[in-house]
Parts: sequence; structure tokens; C-alpha cells
Amino acid sequence: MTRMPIRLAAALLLTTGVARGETVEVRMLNRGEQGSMVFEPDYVELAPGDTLRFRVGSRSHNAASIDTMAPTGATPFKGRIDEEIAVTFEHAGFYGIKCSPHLGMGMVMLVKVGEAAAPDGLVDPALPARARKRFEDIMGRAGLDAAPQ
Ligand SMILES: [Cu+2]
Repeated sequence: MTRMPIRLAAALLLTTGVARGETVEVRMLNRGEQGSMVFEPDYVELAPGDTLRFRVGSRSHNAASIDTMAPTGATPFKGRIDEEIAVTFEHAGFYGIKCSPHLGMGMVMLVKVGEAAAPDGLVDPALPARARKRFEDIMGRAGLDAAPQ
């Protein structure tokens, strides 16, 4: 998994020609279709090697891994506030992503990479209530079983 500014990532792709996966853009927003403080889209299915590119839709957000919601071997990442990072996902499984300052307001998203079944207890019970609620909403919309605790 890589973590670098967009401009640098683009430059590397141009110079090395290693682009092999798809890139999906996610916007960090104060308000979106699913309410306030959201990633949009908040659920993405990727193939291993695909990249999420986080764009500033509204200011004062970031994108960071939730380290208790990632497959074994995944590399943690954390963008700075208003930093547009590109993250490539190599390991199949489910990844929780948060906005650090707005986790308590439920600003999270879920990523499925490759062929994977949502594990029991996917949603970390230690997360704030509004973050757990949004994960459950996402899983309901995505047709994934809500993980029983
Ligand atoms: Cu935020």
C-alpha cells in the first residue's frame, strides 16, 4: 500500500508506467447524500492493486486507516488534514477508513478488496457509536451481513 501526495503519485505513474489497477475517487465532504461528515462514495469494491484517491470536497478532513478493521498484512495509512492521498490496496478483505477529527460524528467508509466475505465482528465495537451506526448502514446498503457481536 502506498501513501503519497497525488501529484507525486501521478508523476511516478507517468515516469514508471506502473499503473495497473483502476483508480476510484472519493470525496471528503461536510454534507453528502448520506448526511453530514461523509466520504462519498462511502462503500467501494476494488480489485487488488486498485487505488482510492481521496479528494478535498470540503476542508478540514483527512483519510486514515482504522487499524482494527483491515486484513492481515495491510499497511496503515494516515493523510494529513486536507491532504489528497492515493492509497493502493493489495490485500483482499475489508478495510475501514476514517476521518480522524470526525470519527465521533460517524465519518467513515468501507472498502472491499477482491473476493472476501465480511468477517464476523468486522465493525470494531470500540468505535464511537455513530461510526458503528454508519458502518452498519453501509453494510445494509451493500447487502453485507451486519456483523453480530
Ligand atoms: Cu472529516
